[in-house]
Amino acid sequence: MPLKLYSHPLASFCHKALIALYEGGVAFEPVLVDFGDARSVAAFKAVWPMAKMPVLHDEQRGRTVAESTAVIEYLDAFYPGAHRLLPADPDRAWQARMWDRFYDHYVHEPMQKIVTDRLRPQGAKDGFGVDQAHALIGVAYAVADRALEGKTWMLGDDFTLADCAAAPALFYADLVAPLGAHQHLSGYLDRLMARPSYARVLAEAEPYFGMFPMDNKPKRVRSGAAPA
Ligand SMILES: N[C@@H](CCC(=O)N[C@@H](CS)C(=O)NCC(=O)O)C(=O)O
Repeated sequence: MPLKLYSHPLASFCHKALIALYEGGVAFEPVLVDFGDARSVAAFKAVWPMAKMPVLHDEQRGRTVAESTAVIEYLDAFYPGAHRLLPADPDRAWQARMWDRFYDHYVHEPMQKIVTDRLRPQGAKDGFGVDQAHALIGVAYAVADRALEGKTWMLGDDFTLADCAAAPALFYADLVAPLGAHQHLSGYLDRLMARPSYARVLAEAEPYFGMFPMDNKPKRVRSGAAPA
């Protein structure tokens, strides 16, 4: 199999790449990266010294692609599915990229900040940084909620890169910073979780959900694909 994805089923940024692979029906070999295992980490660092997943390795083309957005752009260019995740129309392509960046920077990364702070030992916590992360997520929820009014997906009818980014960002953020009264965003998360590509990713992540330090049980349980 030419494609390998260095990843972990629970890892939120890996979900972005997995959604794209499943959307396109692209065959690949998952290589499990276990950050609790020094040998696994060393092997991963040999592939990508930054040691951030996902990383895609394409044996056939001799390419190693890091960063979830670049992985999706690469798959879309060289292993496209029936419909493109990057719209051909440049005026829609920049919008897909803009919302991808939006979800990564203003929902996904602050969510990671909140989660990783919970895993820090007492005395090493960063309450100020966590408060900033909550504030940023709050503004992002309001912006996305407005943008989604009357839409199925971020750009309208077509599922794109933007939705690959939004799905794990919103799924995990909702567990530590509930979506609350943002009805358009809440309905959007329901649709993302019901989408077969993401439902499959969540089902594969489910055995690991106990490792995630969440406040709340997920409200949006779909066909058992959420933490108990
Ligand atoms: N900007 C990167 C972020 C990747 C990232 O943060 N991955 C996490 C897993 S969700 C990771 O590898 N964390 C390991 C670590 O920080 O040690 C991307 O889009 O791929």
